[in-house]
Amino acid sequence: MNTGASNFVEGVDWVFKLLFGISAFFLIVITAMMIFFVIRYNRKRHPKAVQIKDNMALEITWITIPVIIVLFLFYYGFSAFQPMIWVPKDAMKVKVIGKMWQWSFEYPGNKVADTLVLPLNRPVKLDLVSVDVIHGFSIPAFRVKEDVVPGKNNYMWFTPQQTGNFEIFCTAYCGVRHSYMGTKVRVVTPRQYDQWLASVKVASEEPGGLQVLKKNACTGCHSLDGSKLVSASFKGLYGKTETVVTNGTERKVKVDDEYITTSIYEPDKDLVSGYSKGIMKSYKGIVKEDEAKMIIEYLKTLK
Ligand code: HEC
Ligand SMILES: [Cu+2]
Repeated sequence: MNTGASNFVEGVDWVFKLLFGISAFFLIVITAMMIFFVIRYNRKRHPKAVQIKDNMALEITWITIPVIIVLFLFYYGFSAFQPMIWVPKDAMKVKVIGKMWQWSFEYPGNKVADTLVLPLNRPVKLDLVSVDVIHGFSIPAFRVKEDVVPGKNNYMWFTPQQTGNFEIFCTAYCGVRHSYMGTKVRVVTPRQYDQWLASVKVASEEPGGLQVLKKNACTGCHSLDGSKLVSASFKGLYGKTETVVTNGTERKVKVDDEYITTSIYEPDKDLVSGYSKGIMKSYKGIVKEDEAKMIIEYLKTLK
């Protein structure tokens, strides 16, 4: 059986080593020849340069050898790539949604999670969709990477072969918070996977306000549990007294419906003290008024 964190590690690493080996070989040969020529054909030793023209043997050699090398690399490169596009029929499906600036993972039965959890040794097909700009989905430990393009249905598949946590990165620069698009894939035993899946809430069972927050990736910057992400947590926000800067003057406001509505539509108007403008964009035209109300109702419950 293959070793490595996924079934593609061996094939990809072999092609990489081959390419690296060939490059290293030529680096050494070319450098050695250069040094040799500099000494051998130095002007003191070889005062008069000779023009070499129409040397058939030489021309055939420098055409044939590179062509053979390139075909050889193509063969190995293609044979490592080909299995990546042929998805096994029994592969389990997970939908990966990329948005600025968060990944979410939709499992069958409308269950949504923000880390990717997968069972060991079971082929999985990831359908890659983007709701805004081009993102890139990459799991370096698995040697897989694919663009996530709005309006296009890209996919990838692999079989995880080791339990543990592996990094997921966005590899297409997608805006100011691009670097926050990191998350993890957690590979567990099939039993742990079943237990985990049973514990994931079905999206439609969650409070409406929470669905709105997740849909708009607010939770990428504001946590729900008191931990600090890019900005303050939503926990305990409603009703507290906040220090904000309005038109350059600091003032104290009570967090109520109106303040939250202003924060969503004109985030730079009442700027929370200590933050600079422009980190949070305005959600005018994105979060509808009734959705803003749902958010407010939900924030009230986060004591
Ligand atoms: C890119 C990160 C980011 C995203 C995404 C984001 N925010 Fe913010 N938010 C901030 C920052 C930074 C502040 C503090 C500066 C300010 O007031 O604009 C803030 C402030 C707020 C405040 C005031 C908080 C306080 O402590 O008084 C509210 C309410 C809020 N955001 C709601 C939302 C909602 C709702 C969404 C999604 C529709 C959202 N934010 C998306 C970064 C973000
Ligand atoms: Cu991205």
